[in-house]
Amino acid sequence: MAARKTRPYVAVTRRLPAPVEARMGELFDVRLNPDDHRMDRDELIRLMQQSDVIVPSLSEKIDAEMLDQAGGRLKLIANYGAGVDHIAVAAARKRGIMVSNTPGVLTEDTADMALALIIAVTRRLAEGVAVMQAGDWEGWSPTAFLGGRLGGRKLGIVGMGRIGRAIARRARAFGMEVHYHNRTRLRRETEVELGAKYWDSLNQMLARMDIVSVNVAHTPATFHLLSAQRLKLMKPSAVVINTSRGEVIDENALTRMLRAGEIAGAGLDVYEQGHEANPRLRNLPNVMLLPHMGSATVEGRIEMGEKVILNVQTFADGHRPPDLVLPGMM
Ligand code: 8YV
Repeated sequence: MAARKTRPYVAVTRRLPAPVEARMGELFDVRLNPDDHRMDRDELIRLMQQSDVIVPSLSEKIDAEMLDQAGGRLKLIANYGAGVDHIAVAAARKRGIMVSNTPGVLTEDTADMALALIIAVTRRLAEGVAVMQAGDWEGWSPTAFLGGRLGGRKLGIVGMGRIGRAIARRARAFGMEVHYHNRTRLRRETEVELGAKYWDSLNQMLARMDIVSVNVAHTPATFHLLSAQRLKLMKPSAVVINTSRGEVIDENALTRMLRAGEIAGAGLDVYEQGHEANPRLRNLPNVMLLPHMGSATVEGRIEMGEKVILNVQTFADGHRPPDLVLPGMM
């Protein structure tokens, strides 16, 4: 690709941290969204028609039909985030539009949040907080709020990518037994370093775990990977943690089982319907729900912005963006 002389026209769909927006303004002709409104399809299509680069977040679905109407100007979708399941990557590629993401910079923060949920659910933090906030605490009792000990518990990590491995390292420090299932087995040295036992069979692993953490990307192959049938394999004392994507778990089945006491608890940061959790999950004492805040740190959000800028700048300089996503890669 020949080097471009003009600055690319870059449209950003959501408000980003101020230093990121400022730097973008220095480097590119940038169109921001200062009131952070959620754009509908038509507004997104218009933006794509007018821009060389669009910087969406997971709140903007970009499907093949929209790309059909995007016109010929758009050359790069530089996603602000690691997951790209909201973007029709293969359709974009067919139309000569590149897609990039921001891997790596949200690994540690998301792993921290997974551990926070593991601890919160296992040690019943939500119930303790609720009692204190209501002013209902009747004083210490030897048998009140008894949770489980983390040390010795079996943690099964479904998806041992960057985030799965970062969770394994933390879990080990808490004395947990780490198990994992993954498309491909890790190298022996990595397994030894993480103290992680590989399960070729997801079903067999699920049946034996005390805590299951979901850390696979959402793809057609992982949709409802934790199906009703698979959830039924789990011990009734087990806990499910999801900081990945809601679609990987059959949320209705999980809800039914939590309510019936067939699964002991859940810590969820993500939901099948995006920003709507199944209402029947609310107010369950054994369930902690968070509003998709796994990677929500000031540092992480700035580093995500820096990654986007690097991808856009590299593209503008006529090279392949370093975090190019190819169809079927996730
Ligand atoms: C981010 C995420 O908040 O990067 C991802 O895939 O799920 C998140 O943690 C999100 O991407 C921001 O767009």
